[in-house]
Parts: sequence; C-alpha cells; structure tokens
Amino acid sequence: MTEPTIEDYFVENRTFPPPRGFADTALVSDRSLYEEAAADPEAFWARQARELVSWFDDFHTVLEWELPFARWFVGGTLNVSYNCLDRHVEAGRGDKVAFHWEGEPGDTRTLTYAELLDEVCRFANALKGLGLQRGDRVAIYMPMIPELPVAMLACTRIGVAHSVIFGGFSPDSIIDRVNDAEARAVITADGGFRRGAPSLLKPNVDAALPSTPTVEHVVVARRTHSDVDMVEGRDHWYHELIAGAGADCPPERMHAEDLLYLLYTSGTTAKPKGIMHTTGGYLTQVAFTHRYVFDLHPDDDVYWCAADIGWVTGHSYIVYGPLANGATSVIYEGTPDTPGRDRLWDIAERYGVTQLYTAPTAIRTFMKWGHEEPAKHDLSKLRLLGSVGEPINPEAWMWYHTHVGGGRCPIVDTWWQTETGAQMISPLPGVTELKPGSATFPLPGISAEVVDDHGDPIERGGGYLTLTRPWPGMLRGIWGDPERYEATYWSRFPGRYFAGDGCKLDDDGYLWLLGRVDDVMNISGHRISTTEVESALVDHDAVAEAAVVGASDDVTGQAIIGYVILKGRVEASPELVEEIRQHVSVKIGPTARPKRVFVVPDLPKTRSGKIMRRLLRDVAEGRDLGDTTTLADATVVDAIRAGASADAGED
Ligand code: 7RM
Repeated sequence: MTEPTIEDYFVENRTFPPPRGFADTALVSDRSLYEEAAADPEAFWARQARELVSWFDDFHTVLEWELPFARWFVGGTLNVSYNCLDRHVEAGRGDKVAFHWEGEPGDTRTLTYAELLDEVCRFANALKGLGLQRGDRVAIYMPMIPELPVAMLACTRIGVAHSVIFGGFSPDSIIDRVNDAEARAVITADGGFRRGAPSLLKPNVDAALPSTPTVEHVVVARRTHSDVDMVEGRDHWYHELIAGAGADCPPERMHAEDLLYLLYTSGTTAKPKGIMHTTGGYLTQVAFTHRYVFDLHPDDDVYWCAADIGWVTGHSYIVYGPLANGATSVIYEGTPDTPGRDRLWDIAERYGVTQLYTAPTAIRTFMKWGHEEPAKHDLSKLRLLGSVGEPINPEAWMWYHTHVGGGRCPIVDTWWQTETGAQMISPLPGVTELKPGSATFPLPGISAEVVDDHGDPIERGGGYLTLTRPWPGMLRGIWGDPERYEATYWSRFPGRYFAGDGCKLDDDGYLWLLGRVDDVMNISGHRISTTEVESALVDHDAVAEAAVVGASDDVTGQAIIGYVILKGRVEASPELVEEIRQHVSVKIGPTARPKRVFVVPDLPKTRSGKIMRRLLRDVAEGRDLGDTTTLADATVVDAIRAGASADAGED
C-alpha cells in the first residue's frame, strides 16, 4: 500500500516575464549561468568562489563529500570581515555608505565602509583584550542597532564564532543556547526600541547568567539609557571598550571550513539545534545569491532587507551578503507601524530604496492596513521586490506587485532555510518568467527534486522537497550532535537532504512550496497542504490572513479548521463565514473546504513571522499548549481560544 503524496489543487495561471527595462540592465539576462552550472557544478562554484571572495590562500580542492558531511574549498584561507570591509576600503570605496541605519524613534546613523572597518577593528581588539581567541564562541543578544553587525564582524575578524540570539527570546532560551555553545561572553545592550517603548535586554541576560557557568564577560551597548546593573569585572560598557581600543587589528587567516557561526533553530523536540555554518562556502553562496538574485548594482542601489538580524535572513542578507558585495543597505530598528502604518514606505522613499526584501506575513499585514499606506509615498525608485520565510499566497504576491512595486518590479520569491545558509530556489529576475506564488526553479548550482513517499522523483504533482547535491552554504552539522544531523536531514530519503517541506511541480516544471510536511492534513485519506487552503482563503476579498490546521475528527480522521483575520474588521456574520468556506470549495474543491472557520484578531507567530500551526492544533483539539518559547506574542493564543469557544459555524 502506498500512502498518497500531497494532493495538488490550487491552479494559478498568471505569468510575468521579466519587465523589458529590467532585463536590459540585469546582471543576468540569459541562461548561461544555468548551463555552466549544470555542465559542471563544482567548477561553477569554484569560479564563483574565486570571483566573489578574496582568499589569502587559494583552495586546492573544491569539494570533499562524504555523505552527509561536506567540506568546500579545502585548503583555502580567508577572513570574512576582510571580505566585507577591508577590501572595499583598499579599493578606494571607504567613503561609500555601508549602512543607513534608522532607529525606531527616528534617530539615524550613517556608517561608511571605512567607519565600519574602524569600529569593527576596535571592537575586535576589545574582545581580544577580554581574553577571547580564535575557536571560542560568543553569544550576541542585541536589538537592531549598528553595534550588532559590528559585533558579528568583530568576531569573524578574530576567528570567534558568534551565536546570535533573537532579542525577543526569554532568559530560558538564552540559557539553553549559551550553555549548548559554551559561550565565553555575551554581547548585549541595555535595551532596544519597539513600538515606541524601550524593551529591556540586559535584565534578561542577568536573569540567565546564574545558570550559564561558561560566561566570563558581558559587553553592554547603550541604546535606551535605561538603568542596568553592571557587575564589576564581568560587565563592560561597549562604548568604553571601544574608546580604549586600538584601530589596528589584522584579520585572522581562517580556513574555509572553520566555524563562522552557530544559529539555533527550534526543532520538533524542546532542545534547539545549533546549526553550524563555516567560512568559505557560506560566504561564496551568500555573495553569489545576493548579487544575482537581487541584481545588485552596488554603485546605484540602496538595498533593504527588512528582516531581523537575529534570523538567518538577517545574517545572510543584511550582514554578510550585502557587505561582501560592497552594497549600500538600510537597517531599521523597529516595528512597521511606529509611529504610523506607513513607516516602511516612508523609509523606502527617504533613502531611495531600490530593492526591498521582506516576508509574506508582513505583506499580508500591509494588505490589511490598506494600499493607501504605500500610496502616500513615492516608491518609484524600487526596481525589485523579494519575499522570504513562507509560501507567498498569490493574492499577497499580486498586492505586493501592484501596490508596492507599481506593477514594474519583478518579485523574487526565495526559498531557503537556516540550514541551507543561502537562497536555493528563486527566480533570477532578468531571466525567469514568474508565476505568483511559485519560487520557480533551483538557482544555478543547486539541484532539487520532488519525491514521493518512496523517495522516487516525481515529474508533476505534490511530494517532498529534497536536495540532491551538496551546496557551498549548507549547514555542516548540528553543534555537538552529528547523529541528530544525520537523522534529521539525511535519513528520511537516503542519499538526499530532506528539507521538511512539501512541494509540487506543475506542468511547466515550476516548484510550488506547500509548507512543512508536519502540517500536512489528512482528510479521509486526502493529503492536503496547509498552503493551498490558506491561499484559497486569502483569495476571498474579506480575508487578510489565514491559517489552517487538521484537527482530529471521528469521521474523516482529520478535519480542516481555518482561522482567518479579516480586512478592516473583527467580526463576521454567519453568512460571511459560510461564504468564506464556500470560496475554498469553488477555488480548489469541496474536499479542501474547512469544516469550521473562526474569525480571530491575530495568529500565533514566531518572531520571524511563521505561523505556529502546532499551537492552533492544540487549540482546535482542546489541549494544553506545548512549547511556546518561540512565540512572538504569548497573549494571541488566549484570545483565539476565548473566541473559538464562543464561536460556531459547522456543516
Ligand atoms: C529563510 C528562512 C525555513 C522554512 C522553510 C520553509 C519556509 C522559507 C520560503 C518558505 C515557501 C519561501 N529560514 N520558507 N522561505 N516557504 N516559500 N520562499 O525562512 O529556517 O527560518 O525557515 O521557511 O518552510 O523550510 S528558516
């Protein structure tokens, strides 16, 4: 007996070729990169590594592959901060702006490449002064202030691996991560500004420290000027360390496979996984993808990735990719609705942003706020838009394209993971014909296949996304746990990396990501993806956001339960709820029609905006909540639970 793979309902036929004006100046406008990479992937990556990265010593071996352990660019030595800073200054671009930083209260700071290099060197010397050395690990728990990329780059300069911990995490999360990495120091701040108020960080570190025996030093950047307790000998002010440190700090010559950073992701069990990224391969792939996926013209562009640096997207596409490529970027500290719901568009207008990279969850929120908000601003400098983090529903794609991109900007929907380090499946904007909601094709040098339950590749329809060849930016393991690395990613389909995502292939070979396979619903034997039903719900005019889960059902095994946020209102008549359910039937078929639809004020999300469907399943099945440490706003579930028990609306 074969289990059915994931069913395939949603049909989207709109297509968008690269706009003519865009393709004319695009870095890539033909298939040559794809052809070169297909003919010899290792030679292709070797060329990119030599062109995009500066090496102290060239590598002698492109790839050593002992499944599932890869070593890229073996024999090569390099330094990431040198690649991100010194070489641009040496080439005469020291006065070019690296970051236009804007704080939530409206304060700003501009950092040129020369200024950034100076501060990084001073801070690197300060870290050395605290006794940190090559091979150590340091935890960084900071708001989105310039000192955060400075701290990361200072670590890379002296061969210390960083572990950035999201500023929203609790003391318990800090304890787990610091102890797992055996970090010798924590770099933090007094606090940061979010929604108009200071949120405190140092007190969380203080609460964690009694349980983190490896930490010898804490460095505190001053941001909010809130009162903090400083422990003599252990705690140091960032600004005092910088003032006392020299500006000369030669970059450490690192091996290509030396650890660059750890970034923890929560897995299915409570213990988070320390995803390991190394130096040469990671930098090569982030530089490559940042340049070609965003079509970066460093002299003209003002690029903005509106993610948080505490998420892998910020590591790769705020810090390492843009700096390696000598880009000018925007960094914004705060929330998109402070002081008004047009904050992002205001920033984009004032800095003349040319490329904007954000998440579907943000785009759906902007949709809910209305297209009047972007319309208040001149966004005519924008020439490319990006999406990352979740499948983007066709309706959200169309809204982004029309109301932010003015109908003229290609959208790069980029699929990748903390584990992949860099973008994997994405259009090349000067080449690929887009379909709203599809991440399209693997990038040059990347090889993906959709397989069925047996691990056999399928040519169309729904299945599991796998990667069939190692790639330069891939994770090198889970810190301290090689068995878990093998079991999590390489055992479900032998010889393949299993990403954990469902995916379908359409008749033209486009890839459509279908969400996490753990979330796939089984309704009377039909395996239905959350993404397709959610896209059908969001397609209804009244619906801004939607999440669906499969809850146990006596008759059908599981039943689809939908949670929707409406546009501009908080309640729906029973007729409207019925109409919304019916819309799914019409759009993709009666099997996928939700049994119940609840109107909710908000959805439970992680700090990077991913919907936590597991918690919605707990609510739907009346269980106590499991682990909620990664939830951005813990009150949301209570509000849903209260509403869901009061509501009705069944067949
Ligand atoms: C970059 C990032 C990874 C998971 C991944 C997917 C989902 C990310 C897309 C997407 C559909 C996309 N890293 N995901 N991007 N799904 N289309 N363009 O998000 O480690 O935090 O998450 O996110 O499920 O496996 S992550």
